[in-house]
Amino acid sequence: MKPRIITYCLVLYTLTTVPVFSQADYVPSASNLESREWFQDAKFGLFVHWGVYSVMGGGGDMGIAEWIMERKEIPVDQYEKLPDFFNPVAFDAAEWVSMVKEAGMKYITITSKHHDGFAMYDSKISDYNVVDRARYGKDIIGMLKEECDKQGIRLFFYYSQLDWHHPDYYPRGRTGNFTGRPESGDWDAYINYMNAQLTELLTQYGDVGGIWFDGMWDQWDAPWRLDETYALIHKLQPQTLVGSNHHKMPIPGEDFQMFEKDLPGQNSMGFNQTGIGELPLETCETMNGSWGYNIKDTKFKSTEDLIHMLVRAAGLNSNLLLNTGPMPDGRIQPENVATLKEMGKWLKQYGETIYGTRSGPTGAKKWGVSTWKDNKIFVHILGAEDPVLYVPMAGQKVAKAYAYGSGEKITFKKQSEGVLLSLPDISEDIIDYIIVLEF
Ligand code: FHN
Repeated sequence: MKPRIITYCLVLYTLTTVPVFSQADYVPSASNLESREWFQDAKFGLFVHWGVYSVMGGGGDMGIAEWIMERKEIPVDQYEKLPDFFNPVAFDAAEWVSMVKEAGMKYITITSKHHDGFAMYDSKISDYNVVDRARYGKDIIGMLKEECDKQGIRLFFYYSQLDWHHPDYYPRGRTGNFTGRPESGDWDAYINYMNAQLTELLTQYGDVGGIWFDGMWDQWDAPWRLDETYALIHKLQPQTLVGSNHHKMPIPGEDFQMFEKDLPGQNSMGFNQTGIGELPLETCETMNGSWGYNIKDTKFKSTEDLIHMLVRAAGLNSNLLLNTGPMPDGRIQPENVATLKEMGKWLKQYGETIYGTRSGPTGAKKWGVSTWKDNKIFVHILGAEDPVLYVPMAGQKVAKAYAYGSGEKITFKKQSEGVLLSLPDISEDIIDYIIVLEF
């Protein structure tokens, strides 16, 4: 039997033998709970939006990259020419993963298939993938996973439920209506296809950190058969974390909650009109304004702003998944490499106040946030306006207070429920002035 047929049979077998438990009864396995703890300790990951769209570099428009097919109304038969131009000869998985490590990141979440429907891995269920159709012809995800395993970085797969290419993604939702696809299709066949691809991703590459869904927002009321998909993932890899960027409260069967371009509790983008649930949290953000590669988008955020975002995320119990859109030749944009290096340098010095912490007692304030680990509270002052700062201590007695790194003593006054800290003069150049409260 040919490998494609064997895989097809395997996938079919798996799909027909997964009992469809309602995910309302989902009880995470011990390994899943461990992954959640690991995830919350990890704090910092790299988001990678990479696909054949990178070849177009956004087509000369700001705000367009991985959405070029939709925004420029490119029909499927024309878009299908792109893979032949996709030849990232400078892609070096070892270099990427080393960069991630040097940045102090603990995991990578990469687009295994974005809305354009093109699989960046060796899919057997469809030849619309990087091995069969791209000039490059190699399994990018496979190469990256091998290197992640070597260097101890966990790999998560972004997977778009929305699909602008598959003919059975029908009825269509808000997008994908300029693709020239027939006005008919078998929705259930599409969900079977998606589950088959997820089965491939979860059986071809060893342990997977998580599945990062996106695209349900394209049509809320579609019969997504989530119970089945989530049960399938939990059966194939119980430790894998499931999350979905549906911009709503978590749905049963999910293991973490995500926020896009906003910290939990904020909603500057209009996406996050939801509350904060009980699950581990993650916030994703771009380093410029684009997810995929946009040649015109040079509005790179400063290292200081990104460190502040990471610290503020930690203070809200959230991870930061910071995005890069690799260039079509396979290299990471040099501006991103430089910033990540600087963030890594900062984390080398101050990582103890971030990794493995949980949010501290202050909540998020204009001046900053606090994190907490064991018998220490780390007060992160990101921009103080007031020389005196109050930290509620909920019954804990502060034994000493000092500046992280220099050890300089900080004067504090006990209050009935907390302490008042007298801040020294803080130089404007300090990205984050950290006071340690030991109790
Ligand atoms: O449409 C996508 C977009 O391209 C990108 O992948 C982001 C990442 O959070 N999510 C979607 C928009 O919500």
